[in-house]
Amino acid sequence: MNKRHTSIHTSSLVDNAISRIDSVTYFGSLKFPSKLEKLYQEERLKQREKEFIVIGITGILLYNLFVIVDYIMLPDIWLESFFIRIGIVTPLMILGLVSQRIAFLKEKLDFILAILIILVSGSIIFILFLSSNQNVLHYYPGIVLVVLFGNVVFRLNFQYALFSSVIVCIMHAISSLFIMKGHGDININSNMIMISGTVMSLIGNYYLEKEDRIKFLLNQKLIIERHRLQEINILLEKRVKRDPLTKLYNRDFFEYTFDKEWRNGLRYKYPIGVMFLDIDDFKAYNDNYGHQAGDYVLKKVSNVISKNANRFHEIAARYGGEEFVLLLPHVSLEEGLKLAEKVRRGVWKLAIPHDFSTHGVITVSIGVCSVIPRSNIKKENLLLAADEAMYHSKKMGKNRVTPCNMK
Ligand code: GH3
Ligand code: MG
Ligand code: MG
Repeated sequence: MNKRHTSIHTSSLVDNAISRIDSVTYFGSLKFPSKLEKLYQEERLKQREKEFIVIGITGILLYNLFVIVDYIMLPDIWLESFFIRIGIVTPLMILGLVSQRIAFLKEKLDFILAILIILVSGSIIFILFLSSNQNVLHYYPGIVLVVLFGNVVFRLNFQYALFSSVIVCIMHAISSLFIMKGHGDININSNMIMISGTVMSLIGNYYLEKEDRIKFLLNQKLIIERHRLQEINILLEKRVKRDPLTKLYNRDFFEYTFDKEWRNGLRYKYPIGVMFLDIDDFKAYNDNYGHQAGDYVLKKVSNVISKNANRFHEIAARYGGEEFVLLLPHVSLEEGLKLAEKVRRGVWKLAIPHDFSTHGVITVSIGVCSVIPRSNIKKENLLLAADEAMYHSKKMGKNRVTPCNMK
């Protein structure tokens, strides 16, 4: 499939996704069609890679800072807490961070993070289980912070956020029945904080993901539009500069370049050569062989011209119906004549039969001029002189080259 087709295909995919995601107003699935979803996840991971390390390290530090809180609030088990946090859970968290350097684990980022959220919450519950200190009651609702971290700071994919949140809430609810035995009032408060914190962060998580997906879609649309514009620009540039039949430059582009070169020649004192070229007896060819055959001849003659005017700065243009002009900066009259002779011979050697012409085959008449621009001559005079020289070739029997004596 070529690029153009891909962009059109992706464009309609993006348009559909935009209208669909815009209409999702209330906890509908945010997933894109599979091809787009894959692209979205790839982009998201690329973006995440940068923030992942910073967020991960912050999480590890915050989690371990609680050793100090354990030391103050739960002195009976602070050593066990130290061991569990630093010795078991932290290495696992670091492994989670490192897993992002491994290609196939990279795609499982959300799953790995969800497991880490559950593991960290579990480790805290376990630490609190070990303690017989009354402060455990105050400590307990703090587990909600872990869920907030996953849902709002890490911004897990909504489905993983939901998955880890539900598991942690259940773990909290069940374990609190044991840990807070005899403190039903505090237990209700703790569960309420846990559940409301979780629900709030899940709502936030959902809308963050929705915004992120809309941003992605708009960005994709921008990329596609830019690609389309580039294609249009290339096409426009061709149309503006080129003659559609012969693919040579058109008259407008010749005039524009001629003007530029003339001014440069005036400034830097280098010669500007011009060659005027007209197909001989072309009306008779058209009248007798048909317009299509005439077009074919125009293309063949153009090929010969463009093959000979292939140096940097040289411009071969279709000036009118069967008239061509070559702009030859830095070319003297002698060099121009040699080139004109090559073109004349090249066309003659094509040997395109033309029974109604002077020479029996398609030929061209050429006029060549070259001058170092001066302020007292107009560039139009150079063109005129080349045109007159060309007519002189016609008068002298066609299929020839005439130099002009412009001083
Ligand atoms: P001369 O040898 O004096 O140049 O005579 P000529 O017949 O070549 O010149 P004239 O100006 O009388 O005729 C030019 C012809 O070129 C007229 C027209 O039919 C033909 N022509 C102009 N543009 C096109 C084109 O795009 N395609 C074709 N097939 N013919 C064209
Ligand atoms: Mg002609
Ligand atoms: Mg003509």
